[in-house]
Amino acid sequence: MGTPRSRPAGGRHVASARTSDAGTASRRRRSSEPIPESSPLFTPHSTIAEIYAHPLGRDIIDRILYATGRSPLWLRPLLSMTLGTFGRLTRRVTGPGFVEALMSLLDSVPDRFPDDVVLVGGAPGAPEPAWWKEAVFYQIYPRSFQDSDGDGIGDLRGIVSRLDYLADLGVDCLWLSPIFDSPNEDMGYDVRDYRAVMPEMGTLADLDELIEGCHQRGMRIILDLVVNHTSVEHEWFQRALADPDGPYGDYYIMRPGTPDVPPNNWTSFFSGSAWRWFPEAERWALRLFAPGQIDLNWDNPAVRTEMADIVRWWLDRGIDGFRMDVTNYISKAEGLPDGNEFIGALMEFTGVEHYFYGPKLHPYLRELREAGFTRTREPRSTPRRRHDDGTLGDPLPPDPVGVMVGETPGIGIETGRLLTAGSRKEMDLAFVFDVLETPGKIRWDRYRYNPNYLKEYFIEYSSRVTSDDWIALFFDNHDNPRMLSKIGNGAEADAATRTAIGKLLATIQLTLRGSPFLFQGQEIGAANQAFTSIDDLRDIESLNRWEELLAAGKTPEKAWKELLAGTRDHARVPMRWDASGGFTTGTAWIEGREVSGGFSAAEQAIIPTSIFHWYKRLIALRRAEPTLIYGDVAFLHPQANDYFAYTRGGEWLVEMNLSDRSRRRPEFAGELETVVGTRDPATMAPYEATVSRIAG
Ligand code: TEU
Repeated sequence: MGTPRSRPAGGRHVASARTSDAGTASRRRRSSEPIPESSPLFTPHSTIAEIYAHPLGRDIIDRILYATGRSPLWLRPLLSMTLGTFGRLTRRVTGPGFVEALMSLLDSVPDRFPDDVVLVGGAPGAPEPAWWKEAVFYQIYPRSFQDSDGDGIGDLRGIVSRLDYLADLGVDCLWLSPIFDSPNEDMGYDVRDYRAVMPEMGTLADLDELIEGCHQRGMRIILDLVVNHTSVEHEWFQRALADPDGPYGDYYIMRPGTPDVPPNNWTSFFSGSAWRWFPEAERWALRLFAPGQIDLNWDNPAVRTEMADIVRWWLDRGIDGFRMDVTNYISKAEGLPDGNEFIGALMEFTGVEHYFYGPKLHPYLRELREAGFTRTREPRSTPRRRHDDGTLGDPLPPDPVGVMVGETPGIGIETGRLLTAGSRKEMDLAFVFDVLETPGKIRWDRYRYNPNYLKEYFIEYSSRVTSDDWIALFFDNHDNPRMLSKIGNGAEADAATRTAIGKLLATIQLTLRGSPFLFQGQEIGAANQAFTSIDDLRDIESLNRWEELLAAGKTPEKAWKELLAGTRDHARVPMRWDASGGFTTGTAWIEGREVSGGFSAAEQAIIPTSIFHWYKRLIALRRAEPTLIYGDVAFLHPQANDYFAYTRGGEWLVEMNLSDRSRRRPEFAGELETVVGTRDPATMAPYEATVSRIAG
């Protein structure tokens, strides 16, 4: 993957984008005089339709519909209702303060698209080319990828030893989950030193070798930057504890008080209160995650400067950008008000409305892009140019800006666009997580994921973006069970079914318009693990949830069923390099519970019809055919159940059967040359996928 290609032909965008300008909503208010600074954007007289025209308003309402498993059609009769009426009618359910919470949240972020970004009727022209739009990203969970020294923990030298495997697969950019020095309460997401490598994973010299090894193979490499919090053992926090009224005390969100009354009712993602009491400082400290993960105070310019300096230090060392952890949580609401109980129950975490899309998120991200990600010095190395046929050329000139990938839990399509639209100069990509479960479900629910939701989701998403936007396409990561198993729901125990679902997911991810993010093991059909007890698990989130469920009176059987459905450890078991494992010569820090043969890298490599070769072929095809990257998407038979099909730039036809049964294939008027898969003109096999060139 080299510098972005010249603007490809075509690229007419099919977006039927809508206006989403908060200004429009405010102009709909009862008066036409200019909006005084203090006056709210919305009042109880505002209608639901006006809220829905606001980017954040739309995402909040869509999220509520998604969380409650309701279709957007449910909204139609409510659109002309005023907020005041809605509040009165729903008060018994939402309780006091819901409408007020909604209005103040919308008011805190009256952000909108700048006038020069065309939103209505699709944007003219093709998307701006960029290497990260063309790249296939590959997320490595280093702890479980390859161990090189037999201590049972994956490490950097292990990754170096697998670079040829990754280059052969054809991926363009590696993303490493955290490797910085950490006590590992949350597997590296609790950073103790942002400029040191955790000893169990190696040294800075090993990392330099890995960066060089990537660049020599024409690949880029990004790291995982935990921007929202540090470890309690970080030097900054230790100084804050020693002198809470000193400069470092303001690096964190600390409040005086008494040990029995936390500053507000926010709850942690890892069970319990979001506050931790430090008697030695007589202070509460906010910790949205583990007790050892202390939230940074991004309202402090010194913290923002520290983070920008860390980014710059790594870019100079040759890193090509960062995936930033819970990026959207960095700006908290003024005064840290209590969370609304109804919203907290709906979103599973009390207080989330006060930080998931905070009042200064946009300016902080723009500042970080400018002060950190925009290069001012030559990096130690750059990736070699990768030609469309996969051969390598000379080193590329440095990318002017390191890629900014935001992990943004709770962000929807509209707020995601506000965070990543090219003209806004904030982030480049953001993960919108509403694809990971079907509406009304959460990660801990045991259910079969109906892949028709994938069709619905991507048709909706594609209809909402313009050529100024770009979608991050992902199904798996280190925080979620495997999508293959969610769809298989046990049927993946059959190797043919597992292979078909694996190929189906690969086809969607590698032929829709957006940047594919593969998670280690997807390319070999990795599935959920047959864990048998809590002793098999290692993740703090699961261990805390186990205790919380038992304390709440759930039987061990019921609690275990919930954990087995949602534990992040399904994705964190060691990569399977061969039939006997091949991850370590020692005892792995966590044991996989693979139950079927044929799905290790070595076994997949020698099966021509394997998932691995399917990924490899699609990745190569995507690189060789710019239309599969930038071409517009036109969906066929959007209403047909189980049949998911679209063309790309009018030149390619992608067809999939989303069901576990054979089905009739709809007619396609045109000559086809099937390039990936086998296409019977009349019938589609269960979970079948094909990619065909439209010959005429
Ligand atoms: O995860 C943040 C996030 O998305 C959480 O919702 C996460 O999914 C968790 O399961 C709570 O539900 C990021 C990292 O990806 C995750 O591994 C870390 O544990 C977390 O932040 C804290 O750093």
